[in-house]
Order: sequence, then structure tokens, then C-alpha cells
Amino acid sequence: MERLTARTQLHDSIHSPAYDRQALRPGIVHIGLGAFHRAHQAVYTDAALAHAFGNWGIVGVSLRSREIAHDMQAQDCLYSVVARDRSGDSIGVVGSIIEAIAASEDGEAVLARLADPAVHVVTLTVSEKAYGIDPVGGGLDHAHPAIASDLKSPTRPTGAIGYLTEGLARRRDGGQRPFTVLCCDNLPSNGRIVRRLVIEMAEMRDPALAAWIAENVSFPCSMVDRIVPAATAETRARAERLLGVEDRLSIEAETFSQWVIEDDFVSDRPAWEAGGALFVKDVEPYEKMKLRLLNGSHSLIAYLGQLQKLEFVRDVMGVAENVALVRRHMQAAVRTLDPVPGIDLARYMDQLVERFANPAIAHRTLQIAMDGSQKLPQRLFQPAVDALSSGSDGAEFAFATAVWIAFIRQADTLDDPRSGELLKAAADAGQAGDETASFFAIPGLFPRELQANRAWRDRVNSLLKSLR
Ligand code: CS2
Repeated sequence: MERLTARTQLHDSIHSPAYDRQALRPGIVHIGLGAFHRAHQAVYTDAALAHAFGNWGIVGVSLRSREIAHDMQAQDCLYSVVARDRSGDSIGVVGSIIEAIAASEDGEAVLARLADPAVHVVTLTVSEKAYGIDPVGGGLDHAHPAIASDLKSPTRPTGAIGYLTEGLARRRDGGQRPFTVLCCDNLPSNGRIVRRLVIEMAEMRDPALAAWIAENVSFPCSMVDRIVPAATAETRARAERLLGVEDRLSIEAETFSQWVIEDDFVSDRPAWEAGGALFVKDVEPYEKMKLRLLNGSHSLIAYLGQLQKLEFVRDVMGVAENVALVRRHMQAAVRTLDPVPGIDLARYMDQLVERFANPAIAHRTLQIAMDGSQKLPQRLFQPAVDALSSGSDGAEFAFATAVWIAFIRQADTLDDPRSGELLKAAADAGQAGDETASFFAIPGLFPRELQANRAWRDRVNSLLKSLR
């Protein structure tokens, strides 16, 4: 079967790049070439280029997978996105990525791009666990393999923070302006977190570099949203049917998409608003809304689904009792939020229920269930602290926590960077008559306010009992 490349004649009904890709030069480096980036930032950049052409080609860097980079290279970096909902499928080919590098094969090529003053923005989607955040202190986790390696060999980095730090060091040494670092992962105040980690890493090698970064580099926060399940053989077969050629990089996603970005760039940026991005002064209300309503409910759905042996999010939402639990959770979570400019939260929640129930999206509960230790602090635990401090009993958050612990207790293996500690906590459960004490004792997992709240912990214990 012929592969999708720049020479493929696409049918007129297929949305394709409306600009001259031959003339496009790199202006963005993106770290983390997975499905989410390809269905989100790359699509906004595609729209920005069609709206106002400029040198905003994306250099896509894959830190782990070599295969993605090779597949991209074999397809001239073209790939399709199928937007799916009840009303059907619509396919578009995205052209904004113009180069793909597997960092483990050619780290120097990545660093050369980061050092190139034509690159104005470095965006990231590497997932929560890849940053190497110390769960207790919030700074650099020196035990994280990539952090440890990058502290030892700073000029030959392997992880996201190492690449950013060495890239910025080369800019400074070359007398160049820095790039803007735009984190697009589901972390609270994500830009602030990455700024702290980069400055800490720089400090370890050269305090003057750290000072230069603190003074000159901006790390805007952003909220990103689009449900993008991992691609399957079915995704690729569908793309082939719609395109008439093979596309090994095709992804499917919901039609909904949102991007809210703190307007704080050190130099130029693409006109992402052409794709619908919103530039604001303060991203926090949007990000809390999304983390607590969407992602918090998503985690609840994922663990409910795992306990009930339901494979996809839409299956969980096919059971009325589950929908009621999700709505109840959202009602509790929304009370922890401040008003969000321009957003009707009641409508937002209704829309979430619709999105989760989307029959055309096969989103595995097991996919969302992974990395709970990295996700739940911002999705469930901090909101629980806020709920308790405003006089609520935090029962809904205790329920979601109990569902997670029940999931761990019935698991043989866990896909989580703290799986060892979590499985040990499950094995030690019930000591001293307290079902969950071993979980609450894991360092930096639960906030102190929850660890110290006997009533809330008793609630988690009794809910856990009632789940069995
Ligand atoms: C999900 C997210 O896997 C997960 O943890 O909750 O990836 C979610 O689909 C996205 O944040 C939606 O924007």
C-alpha cells in the first residue's frame, strides 16, 4: 500500500494544508511527538499558517519512541486527524510539522534546533511524570532517572528539563535571545512548575545561567483540552479508507478542542487564535476548571470502569448510576472553582457529560487509569482540601479516592511511576485497623491537610468498605 507523503494527491473533500509547505521554515520545537500534540498544538499551528503564513514550522522531537520519528520521516511529516462524533467523521491532513527527530538517535540535532535563534517557542507534551518533579518539595526529583542523568551529563541531556536547560545555555553562550517555554501538560500552573525545574537544574551547573534564565525567559501557563485516545489498528484502517493511502500516524479525536494560553512570550509567536486559541492574562481559572471538572471526572470514570470491567469511557457513561456519580462529582468540584471568564460552568459540565459519552470515541479506561500518583493530586486531592476548607465534608472526593484505592488493591500490576510504593501500600492495607493508612503514609502523595484529617480519612475507609 502506498504511504501518505507530500506527493499524494488528496481528494478535494479532505482538508489539507492551505499554505506552501516547501517554503516553511522551523520556528517551533515541540518535545513529545505523541497523539495529543498531533491532534492539538500542531492543528492550531496548521490553522495559524493557513491564516497568516510565517516561519512557524514545527520540529517534532520524540524523547522515547524512535518509531514515531521514523514514521514521520517516511511520510514527509504528514499525517491525518479524524474528528469523530455522533454526526460522523471528518478527516484533515496536517502539515505544520516539518521535521521529526528521535532524541535518542540524534540529541545533537535537537540541541542545534534549540540553539537556532529562528526558533521562538518550545512547546512540550511529555506527560506529568516526565518532568521529574519531587512529590514532596515540588522541585527537581534527583532520583528521577532523566533528572539524575541530566545533572550528571548536562550537555548530553536525555529528558525534557535537561534539553530545555542545555538549549537555553547554548542561546546564552551564543549571545542569542532565548525561546519561550510553553508547557502543554495537565499540571496546575504548568509554566511555573517548568520554570522552577529549569532554573533549579541551571543553578546546579552555573548560577549565572540560572539568573539569566530567571531574568530573560518566559514560561507561560496554558490549559489544553481535546480527548485523543491512543491510536489503534482500527484508527489506521479508517484513515486508509478515507485517504486512499496508508497513514501510520493517523489519530482520531473528538471534535471539541480548547487552548487557553497566558499571553507572555519573549518574542514572536504564531497566530494560534486563528485556530481558536484564547490568549489571556491569567490561565489559572481555566486550568482549574479543566483539571477538576474534566480530568477529575475522567479519573473517577476510569477507576469505576476498571472496577466494573468496562473497557471504554463511553461504556461507563452508558450506565445511569455512573452518570449520576460523575454529575455528583462535578457538582462538588465546581464549588471549589472561582468564576471562569466567558464560561458558563453549568453548560460546560453538561458538555463534558456529552463528550464522555461520545459513541464514536473509544477511549480506554485503562489508558486514563495509568499514572494515578501523578494525576490525582491536582485532580482530586487539592480540590478536596479546598472543599474541606470551605466547610464541605469532601465526601465526593473521598469517594473518588476510595475508588482509586480499590482499583489498586485489585490490581496485580500498575502502570504508574510509583507502582512499587502503591502496590506495597495495598499489600500492607488494614494494618492497625486502618484500611488506608499505608496509602496516606506515602510521602508527597496526599497533601498534609488530608493526611491530618481523621474524619475525611474515615470517610475514605468506610466508602472503600462499601465498594467491596
Ligand atoms: C485524561 C486526559 O489520560 C488522562 O488522564 O484525563 O488525557 C484527557 O483526555 C485530556 O486531558 C483531555 O484534554
